Amino acid sequence: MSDADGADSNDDGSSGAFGAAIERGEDVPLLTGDGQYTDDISLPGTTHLAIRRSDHAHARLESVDTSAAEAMDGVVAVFTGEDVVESGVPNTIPTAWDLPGLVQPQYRMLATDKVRHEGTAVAAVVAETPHAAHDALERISVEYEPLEHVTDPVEAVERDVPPVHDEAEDNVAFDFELGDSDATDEAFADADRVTSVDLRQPRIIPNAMEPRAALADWEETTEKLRLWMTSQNPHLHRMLLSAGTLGLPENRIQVIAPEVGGGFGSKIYHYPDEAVTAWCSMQLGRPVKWQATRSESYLTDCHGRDHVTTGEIALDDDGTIRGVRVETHAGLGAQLSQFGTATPSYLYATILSGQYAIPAIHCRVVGAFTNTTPVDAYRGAGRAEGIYVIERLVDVGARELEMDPAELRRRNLIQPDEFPFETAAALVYDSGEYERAMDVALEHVDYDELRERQDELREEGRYLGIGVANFVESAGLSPSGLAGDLGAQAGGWESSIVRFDSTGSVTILAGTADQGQGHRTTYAQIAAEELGLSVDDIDVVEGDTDRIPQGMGTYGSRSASVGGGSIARGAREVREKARRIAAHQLETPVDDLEFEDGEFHVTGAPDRSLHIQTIAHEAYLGHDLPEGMDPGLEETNFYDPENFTYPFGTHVAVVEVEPETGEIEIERYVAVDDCGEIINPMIVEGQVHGGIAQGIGAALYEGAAYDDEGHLETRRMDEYAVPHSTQLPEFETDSTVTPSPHNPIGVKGVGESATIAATPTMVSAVVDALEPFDVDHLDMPITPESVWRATEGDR
Ligand code: PCD
Repeated sequence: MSDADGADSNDDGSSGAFGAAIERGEDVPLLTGDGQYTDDISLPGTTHLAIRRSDHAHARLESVDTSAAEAMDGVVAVFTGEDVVESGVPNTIPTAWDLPGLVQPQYRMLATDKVRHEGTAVAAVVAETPHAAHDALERISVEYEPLEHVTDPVEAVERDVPPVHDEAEDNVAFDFELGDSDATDEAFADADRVTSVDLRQPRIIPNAMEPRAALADWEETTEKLRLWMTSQNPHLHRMLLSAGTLGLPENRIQVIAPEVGGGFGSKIYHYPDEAVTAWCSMQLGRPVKWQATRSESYLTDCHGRDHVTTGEIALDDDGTIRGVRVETHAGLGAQLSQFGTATPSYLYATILSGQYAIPAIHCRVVGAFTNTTPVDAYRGAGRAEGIYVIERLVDVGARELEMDPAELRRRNLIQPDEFPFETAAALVYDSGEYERAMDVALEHVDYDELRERQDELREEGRYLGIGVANFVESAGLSPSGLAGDLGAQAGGWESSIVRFDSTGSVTILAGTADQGQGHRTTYAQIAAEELGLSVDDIDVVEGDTDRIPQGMGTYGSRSASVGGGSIARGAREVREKARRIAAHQLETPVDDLEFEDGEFHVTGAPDRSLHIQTIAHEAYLGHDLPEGMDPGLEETNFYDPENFTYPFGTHVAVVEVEPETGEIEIERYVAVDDCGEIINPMIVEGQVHGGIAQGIGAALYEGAAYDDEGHLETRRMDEYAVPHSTQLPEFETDSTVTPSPHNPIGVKGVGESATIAATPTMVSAVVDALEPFDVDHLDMPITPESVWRATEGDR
């Protein structure tokens, strides 16, 4: 990727901002301790909330006795689920995505009838100090009548167990289908060969650096709630909290997401805990703060994935893919989270065509309630699971045909002149040059030579594995109308304000909400480019619903394309207003003005010019504006894209596997990503690095485990294996650029790409290494033990 040497490419810093590897302006305050996270904020008289959670996976709640806890020193109040019910608030945690036939059971802030997973919130203690609150938790006595539990999505549906919710007797929340099943059956009947793979994608736990937190301040006199929280989408949280949970109009709620230390999908969800924090403050008229402990995060942050799948692929002998059929049981956990319904359905089934022209696809997904932590988005959400299935299928297909897996991929790629390409899984891909990215990746590793080396090493009893995966991703869900047709309870647009002030500096108010991605830098780059300014002239504000009127937030790799698209459109409108003012004051027709480096000048007369910052001053003076023009220089923009953007790429991993010990050594990791026009190559490279680490984590190390009692076994950092930097190789990254034709700045998302790609790449590499042992597939995480077991008979 281009060198990350810091500064603007132009001396005056006035243009060329878009595309430059500018250092992240936000890093200095963040790294020197000036960043303000939710827990850093304190208000006079703040009380502290701790939440009593069930240690049963599934049990009837018999009684909750809070009297001993209430009597403790420093305890202000103890609340149960009944108290919340009695307060008369709507008390529901709504899902943001409806599906046909969806069972939507009651979901309350604090449990009243049953606990449905370990960690269910049962009671809330508010005390003068965090310690007093946590101490008091133990003095609450809760009586349970334990029920049989189920943690596996297939068992939940097929075994005779007491249902998680009475409303869904068979634990089926939805039974979703996509694609043409008749056409797919025909393709399978006609094809030369059919092969299949059974696979599991285990639950993974997000592990954001900052555990969730909230600080609520209910002001009785104004009846206004201020809520600071670790949110990826403050406006969405405001919306979901208002009517469904607390019964307040939106204008009585201010949600502020200050610095947020990582989200990875886990801070989209409108959890009960933050809502309880707000409700407690409303009861007490005092500020209430809740800060999750790390173990609480493992137990209650939404988990990701949890799929049990059978995939089938129909192929002709020449390698043509004729059809794909997939059946998945998706574990939803004990409750419907925000996007827990959309993720395994629309975000998953629609991407099963991958980069390939597959004429027939059919997918069925059974969404199952289980006695586990609710599942929601985790980096790559839905698309990661889908690409994993198609890439594993292509690999097993290649084995079946005895064809090189890269070759089989190449033969089925959608060609550049076929875009926009409508897949058999209902998406219209915007643009792509798949073969180009694939070539770049294969050249990096010298693929043919590598295959020869693999053969030679095998003779010596050494097992080199080469994994190749292609991915495409639907990023930035839109347009809103389509999202609505599919069941979304929110739009796919984004909104921003581009505002000059009278001194010529610019503030961008954006409806997205950064958790580390670097929006303050990249958004400034977009506006600087459009307005001919330096990034230093531009401030970016996110994460406060009172300062930024509307927004949808940051998830689904949407901020650069949808948020950035909105900023570019707003900046262009501002520029055009400035142009009209310039034309008026320079007494020249608008069309005679050229715009360069922030300056409007009359064509052929460069000395007759006005700088946009001077015009800003004029716009606020209002003394000399064109007839009928309102003063001021700012625009509010709503941008509702006509389609998703479709980033893509090819990743290659080279591993050596030692069957005797099961050890997997990653020799090389090459990532070629295409995210359209690149705003900041250094930030994009960082996104790719982080994404690869998480993808490799899922492939080799991570996985939530429940014991026989339905207790989470992986509930601490030393029990849940995220990869350490020493376990990862130096990543080699490169990019191709295929602009999105419909995005105002040609960009596509990148935040989730590498996670989507890295998981199938790694699994492919390890399985490839074990080809001599006839291993066609291994489930994640591929641990030394699983390698050792898979090769046992043949060693
Ligand atoms: N970019 C550029 N260029 C391009 C694209 C992009 O430059 N072409 C850049 C931007 O601007 C930013 C970044 O890069 O800064 C990213 O982007 P995007 O793709 O648009 O995305 P966003 O929206 O911003 O974000 C989101 C993502 C997600 S989704 C996730 S998971 C993850 C990622 O992001 N998370 C995170 N990454 C990250 N990082 C960090 N640091 N942290 C975090 O947390 Mo989900 O749905 O939620 O599951």
